[in-house]
Amino acid sequence: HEDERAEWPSLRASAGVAVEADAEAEAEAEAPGEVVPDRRISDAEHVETLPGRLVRREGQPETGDRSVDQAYDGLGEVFRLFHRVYGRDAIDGGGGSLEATVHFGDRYDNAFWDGERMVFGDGDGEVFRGFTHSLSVVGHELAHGVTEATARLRYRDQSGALNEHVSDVFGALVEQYAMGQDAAAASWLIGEGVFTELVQGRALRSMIEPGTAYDDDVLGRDPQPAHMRDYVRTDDDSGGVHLNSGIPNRAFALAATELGGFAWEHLGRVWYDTLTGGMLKPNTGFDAFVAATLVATRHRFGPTSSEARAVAGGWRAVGLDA
Ligand code: ASN
Ligand code: ZN
Repeated sequence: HEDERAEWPSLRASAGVAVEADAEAEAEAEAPGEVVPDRRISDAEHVETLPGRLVRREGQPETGDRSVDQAYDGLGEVFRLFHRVYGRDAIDGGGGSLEATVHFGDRYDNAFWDGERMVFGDGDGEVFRGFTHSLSVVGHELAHGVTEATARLRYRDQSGALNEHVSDVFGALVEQYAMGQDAAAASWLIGEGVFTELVQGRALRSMIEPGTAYDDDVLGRDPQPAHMRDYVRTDDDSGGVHLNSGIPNRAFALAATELGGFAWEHLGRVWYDTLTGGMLKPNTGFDAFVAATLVATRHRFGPTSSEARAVAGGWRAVGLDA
């Protein structure tokens, strides 16, 4: 898995691996016959107008603008996960373009999928750094596009929390894939690297221990529940989509760490099958999603497989029947 790792130098460096210029130059060269993405990165130049000015297209060299180049590299890594591991060619499955806009707005403190493109703010510099710093955030936003192109989970209440969950799953998996990291060794953090050093926090969310990602004077405490007994009923946040996603997130991370090995190969495959297998509807809630994952796991790995046991165990641990 050396090539993929070399292509994400910031992560490789943060994992304590020396970054060698030679290895990187080598990794830039594509294998013959390799399907390449069609990335288009635009610059909103600090206003909230989309798409902004196109600044880097597929195959063009680094621009020297860190956000542009991080978005380009990050999209490449997410593309490779979906293509090499799950056989999906881009967001639409038909080799369509991967479009992103960086430098959106003035010190804008978020990243989002707008239905057509991924959009990244620079952060205010006090709480947030730029959102392209985190490969899990880039993966999260691209996965919103995949969900929209496949299961179309409606972005509110339980189906919305599942939409968020699916994005966190592929956000975490693309980091593990890029680093060649075993599930048991993974951080399961989403948005590591987006906070400045002023913030008392590790990341935006923790999949394995929801509710523990940060505890800060300004931001407050990470509000995510980790179990159905703490399910949040609210009209805010589209019905708590970024809150209640903690519950399925924990189920997934528990099942994956229980299994060990490369999570993108086993449970990632099952979740991809679930997302694309026609079992989900736009208004699917937690119970139906649990059932769909169990069907997908049994179908892929067999009814008595360790995978089937781990997935059922993960759901039960968060208070869902499996
Ligand atoms: N970062 C958030 C997300 O992608 C933005 C939002 O609330 N739509 O889920
Ligand atoms: Zn999201």
